[in-house]
Amino acid sequence: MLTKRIIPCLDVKDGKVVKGKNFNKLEYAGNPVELAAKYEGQGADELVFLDITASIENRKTMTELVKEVAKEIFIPFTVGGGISMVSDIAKLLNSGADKVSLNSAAVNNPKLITQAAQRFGSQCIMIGIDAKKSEGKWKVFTQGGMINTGIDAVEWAKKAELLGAGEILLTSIDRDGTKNGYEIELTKSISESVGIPVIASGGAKDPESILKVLNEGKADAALAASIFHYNKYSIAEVKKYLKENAMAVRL
Ligand code: 0VR
Repeated sequence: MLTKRIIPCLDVKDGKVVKGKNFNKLEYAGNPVELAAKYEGQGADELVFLDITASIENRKTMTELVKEVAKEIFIPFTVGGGISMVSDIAKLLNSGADKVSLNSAAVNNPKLITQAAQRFGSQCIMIGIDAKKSEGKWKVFTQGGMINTGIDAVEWAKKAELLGAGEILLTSIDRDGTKNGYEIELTKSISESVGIPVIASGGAKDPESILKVLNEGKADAALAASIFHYNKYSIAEVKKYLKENAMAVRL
């Protein structure tokens, strides 16, 4: 079995790490480079930086942040948030990011996935899918959870893979920041529908909830923000628990 990855997520607004609940009520959670170094030291396998600032001019701030992180951090890291053009991707990868996450722009312009995969390789093109239950079905939301596209989340994941995506970052908006556990049923149905890695995101509560989404949810990796930013658990504690429960992790 491939080792499962533990991936802290740093939601960045105007250059600072924030944390919210259901994509709202954002609170300051720390300095991005300091937190990144803390997580690398605790044994994080990868990091995700998500620029959740609404403004376009924030691209420059994120590029500067990527250069700073690339100097200090040696585990792979992904950058997402507002990326809409191949030139954005080139700038971020050339600044030191290992992967980018495309979300709203990929939904609005699916051929961007193929263009990006052909130019940079599928391995660095992650597709972020923010899903929310609507009339009993999982629907894809864009623009930071504001727009219900009406697209079925499982169907979109399958289409994204066909278009060239290398990985899926699946976030349950309902679970985001709640520490109520991951959305197992949704994660499982997407993991069973695609042949590319699926990162579960949204709702991490404790090591047991992470074991559950890796086992029952069949996720290849677990992303978490709240439990790490607020020092509820260290990554080392999570990995120790996973290893004690027969989960293959990199210690
Ligand atoms: P936890 O539930 O705290 O582990 O959160 C994991 C994950 O859902 C969040 O780090 C992140 O994906 C939330 N995303 C967005 C956002 C948060 C605020 C505003 C927008 C977005 O567009 O993804």
